[in-house]
Amino acid sequence: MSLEAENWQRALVYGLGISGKAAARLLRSRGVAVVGVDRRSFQDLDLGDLADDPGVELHLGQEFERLPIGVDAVVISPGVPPDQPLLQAARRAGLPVVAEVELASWYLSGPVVGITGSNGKSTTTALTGDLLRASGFDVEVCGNIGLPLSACVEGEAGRIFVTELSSFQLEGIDRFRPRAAGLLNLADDHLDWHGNQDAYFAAKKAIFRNQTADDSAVLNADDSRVEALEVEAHRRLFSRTAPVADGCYIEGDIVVEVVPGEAPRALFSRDDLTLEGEHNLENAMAAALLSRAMGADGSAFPAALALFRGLPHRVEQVGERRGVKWIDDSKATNFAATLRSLEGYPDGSVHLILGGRNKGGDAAELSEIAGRKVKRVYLVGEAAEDFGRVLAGSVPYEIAGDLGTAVELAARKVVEGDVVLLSPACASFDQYRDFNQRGDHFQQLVEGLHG
Ligand code: UMA
Ligand code: ADP
Repeated sequence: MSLEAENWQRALVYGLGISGKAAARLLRSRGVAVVGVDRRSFQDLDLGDLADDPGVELHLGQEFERLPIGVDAVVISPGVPPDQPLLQAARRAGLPVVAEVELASWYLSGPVVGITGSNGKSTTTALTGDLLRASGFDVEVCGNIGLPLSACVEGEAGRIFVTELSSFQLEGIDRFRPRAAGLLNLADDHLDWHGNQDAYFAAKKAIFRNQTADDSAVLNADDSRVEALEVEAHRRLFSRTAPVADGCYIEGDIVVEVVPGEAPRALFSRDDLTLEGEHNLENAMAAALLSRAMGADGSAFPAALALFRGLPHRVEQVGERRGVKWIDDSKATNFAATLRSLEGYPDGSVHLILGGRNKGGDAAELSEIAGRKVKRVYLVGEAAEDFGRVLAGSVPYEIAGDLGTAVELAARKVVEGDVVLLSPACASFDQYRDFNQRGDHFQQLVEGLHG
């Protein structure tokens, strides 16, 4: 069976969230009939035009194990586990099973910049979009950040598709080939999904798999597992800690770019960045190298970085009262991200709201830094009891159960100079639709306190 969707008569789209719906619409626009499958009911899915399309057959309300007859291929949404029986049946039948981003990539009229890593993807994706736009390019910022690549296919030719890629998406690629690809870092995440660290890292590295020497690979030289990667593409490194031979690094406060055989040149200054934290300097360096790889000359970078205010729910200050800061870092969904956030605060100042659905991380990773930075932990969600057992002895904690109670408890304990930080190191799906809803709820609770 060919992987060209042009040869498909009928494709099954598994999962009708935003990616599945966008993929279904793309297939329909190319004349392919769609079989849409989702465990959610019709009432729970907002299918819009797809609901009335005679070319769309729906199988909803349960997890289907049998492959419908007459299907040529399967397109999977990122949130559908690859071992679902239906997908196994499709592979056994020899059908192509591809990610939504793979399908979309076959129809794009411009190059892709792909960005992955355990943390910093969305920030770097948004920054890259801004740097390229400020440099005069027409840009679409898409992918895991919230706009499916399939939804961007229609439109003007000549756009650059700056695409955030999760490990879930990269697991299902085949020929997907970014012109420039960045891997920011590797830390334990999604172990509940991938089973082990090797499988998770392998999915991340797939971003470079189809690149050739004409493409660019941007790698974090300060992350030994990333730096050790061998790639076919032109390898460009960024480092906060030491000079690199090809890429960028810091000299004093200046981010300097080096190209072998050329004189070093200043790209931007640390002071141009309004975002705090060393991790954001890494994100900015990665964004700069990716933009340079696409032809930006760099002259617009300082002004564009100075305008970037950061994305919501990433170390976002959402209240300050009586000398106490309230910070929403709902997007910190693994321990590496929470560690980075804690580093930014004075010792002994943080009231940390932690917990949710653990993705296989080990709370012991927090013991040392929490012992230094944290006054008290308020545990919420499914992981609360487990985390309590691990943190016992290193930091005072209480089981709050939910965010409302955690905010109430913290509000009673804080004194001037303290910080209340929601940085849960967990997914939100046990109590919320997603990290956005969790962060919004936190913001409402904080407003309620201060109202
Ligand atoms: N479904 C099934 N069976 C399953 C699993 C899911 O039928 O076994 C159905 C669900 O009922 C639902 C649909 O599949 O209707 C959900 O699809 P999805 O989870 O792929 O969600 P989308 O709405 O398509 O959103 C996805 C990404 N979601 C996930 O990867 C879980 C979004 O990233 C992304 O923004 C969007 O595509 C656009 O590309 C979210 C995310 O949490 C923010 N990503 C993870 C992360 O950042 O850590 C990877
Ligand atoms: P992602 O899309 O990979 O989840 P985000 O840009 O949304 O990353 O940032 C999520 C959280 O991860 C931030 O609030 C911050 O705590 C942490 N973070 C951001 N960038 C980095 C980085 N380069 N290294 C480590 N942690 C980071």
